[in-house]
Amino acid sequence: MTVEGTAARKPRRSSKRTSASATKAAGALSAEPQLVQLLTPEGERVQHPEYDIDLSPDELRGLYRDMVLTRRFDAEATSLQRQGELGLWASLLGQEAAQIGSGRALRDDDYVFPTYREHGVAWCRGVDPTNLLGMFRGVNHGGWDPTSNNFHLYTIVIGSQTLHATGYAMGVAKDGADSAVIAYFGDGASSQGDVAESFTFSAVYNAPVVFFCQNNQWAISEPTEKQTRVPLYQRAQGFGFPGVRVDGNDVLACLAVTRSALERARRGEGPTLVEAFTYRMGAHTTSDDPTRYRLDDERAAWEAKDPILRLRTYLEKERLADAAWFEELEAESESLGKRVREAVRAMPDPEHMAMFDHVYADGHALVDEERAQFAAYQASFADGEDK
Ligand SMILES: Cc1ncc(C[n+]2csc(CCOP(=O)(O)OP(=O)(O)O)c2C)c(N)n1
Ligand SMILES: [Mg+2]
Repeated sequence: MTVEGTAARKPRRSSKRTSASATKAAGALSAEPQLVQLLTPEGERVQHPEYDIDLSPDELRGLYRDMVLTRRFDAEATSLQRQGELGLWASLLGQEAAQIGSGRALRDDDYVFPTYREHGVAWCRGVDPTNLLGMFRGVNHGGWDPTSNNFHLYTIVIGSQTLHATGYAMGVAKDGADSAVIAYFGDGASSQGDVAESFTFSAVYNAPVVFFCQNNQWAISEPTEKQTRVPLYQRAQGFGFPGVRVDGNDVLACLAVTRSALERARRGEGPTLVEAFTYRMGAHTTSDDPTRYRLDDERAAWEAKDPILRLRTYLEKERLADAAWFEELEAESESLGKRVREAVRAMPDPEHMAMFDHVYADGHALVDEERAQFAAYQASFADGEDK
């Protein structure tokens, strides 16, 4: 994995040669994988023998609304960063179906361990979107109480949350509860040792956890073919649990597949790896420039598979929503954008010393030392002090 700002100088195409030889090397395991799909990019409803779902018109409209509002919130946050109101933003553009589908599969008592990009899942959990922005503005270390929505704080240390999720899920099993745990991570994270260790522990201890990998094709400037020689979902097999690849731009399929994996976990049958095959349509973060490592036609190809557009096509074709309904939603989106803007601009700057609070629940000697050093530094600016 490379670090932001050190991206390759020239954009390059995904190396077909590498993937072809990878396929050959891995033999039968990597025969062209089938995606679970229930709604095609053209908005056609299709059946799947193993996964199906029967949703009411209200539920279908609800999923559409969730995706539209999440995209609107995300666009607002990107703009706020460009205006200097946020230090950084990690956009989920293109990944709305993966997040809303999986997020709406969860029960209230399930527990979520997200990365830093799970704004759609946060929305499904009922975390107020404005609370997601404090950390990106640099005014707090998190912004919400994880226990009130069973939605853990955003985790930046790649892959580490899969271990937290596994440990938590082992605890759930020991408590005899029938709730499940879901860990989100990316294609790049799949190369981390933490993720492999999570797979081993969860399999051996039969932990009720779903590993939800959003394969958005890129880990900053590194393409997925640099992470694996087999399709990611096939990794699960070697650890002794099932893996499934789902069309990550199909909200219905993501809902059906995640629901099934959660139910399996609840029945005490252990973990499942879900690979949601999707695409990061924006930059890695607002500090990244994807034009330095990928070509516009790649993005254009994925735009044709847009998760929101295909559900809109379906809703319109089946006459499940009319023009007035879409207009109302547009107005709701605009007012969400306004609310987010106003809330961010009104966020008070914290006292400088507050950054040392809540790093550890019970304090820590190193943090105490850093606090004292910083206090001395601040005091050196006091009037009359000899500098
Ligand atoms: C342990 C660790 N190594 C490196 C980084 C720097 N880093 C931040 S995001 C990222 C790429 C992650 O890619 P992926 O897992 O595919 O998730 P995505 O950002 O695409 O959602 C890297 C290398 C980090 N945050 N933590
Ligand atoms: Mg990625």
